[in-house]
Amino acid sequence: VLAAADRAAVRALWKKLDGNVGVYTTEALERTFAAFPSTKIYFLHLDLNPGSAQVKAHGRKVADALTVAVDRLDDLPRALSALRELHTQRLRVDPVNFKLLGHCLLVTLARHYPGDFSPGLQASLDKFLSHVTSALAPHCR
Ligand code: ZNH
Repeated sequence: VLAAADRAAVRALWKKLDGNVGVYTTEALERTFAAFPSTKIYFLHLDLNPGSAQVKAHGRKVADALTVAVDRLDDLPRALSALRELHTQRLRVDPVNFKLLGHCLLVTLARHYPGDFSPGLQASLDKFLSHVTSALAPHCR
């Protein structure tokens, strides 16, 4: 479980992001596709060009799932169990990709909130994202 200080830091950041979680998650996806093109193989049925409405729609869904995770930090595995099934059984996403997306999300948030990105916040967000990843892809590191 995430330590109290980490939870507080992540919750405070989420409050600050307010309605923009979808915007930043979409930016993080675009960064992921640009920097790590191998991640695109899962999305060949979507239009992946920058500014794509489909990527934006997907970004919103991923953002909503992250917000659910922030709201249910005590209960992540259960909160994300349907998504775990989707990603492991149906989509068969190689877990390495979660790290790449998580990395790009950190970069995106650091770019938009440079003043908030203390070493402590970076560490808290990193831990939060690894908890989300282990809830979604439990059979891997
Ligand atoms: Zn994922 C989908 C979340 C990661 C791939 N996703 C999805 C969704 C969600 C999510 C919410 C929707 C579902 C429905 O619709 O129902 N993801 C998520 C999260 C994360 C993720 C939260 C982390 C953080 N994914 C991921 C990765 C990958 C993926 C890393 C690879 C690379 N997903 C995916 C796909 C899909 C999804 C492929 C499907 C899409 C479509 O639309 O088709």
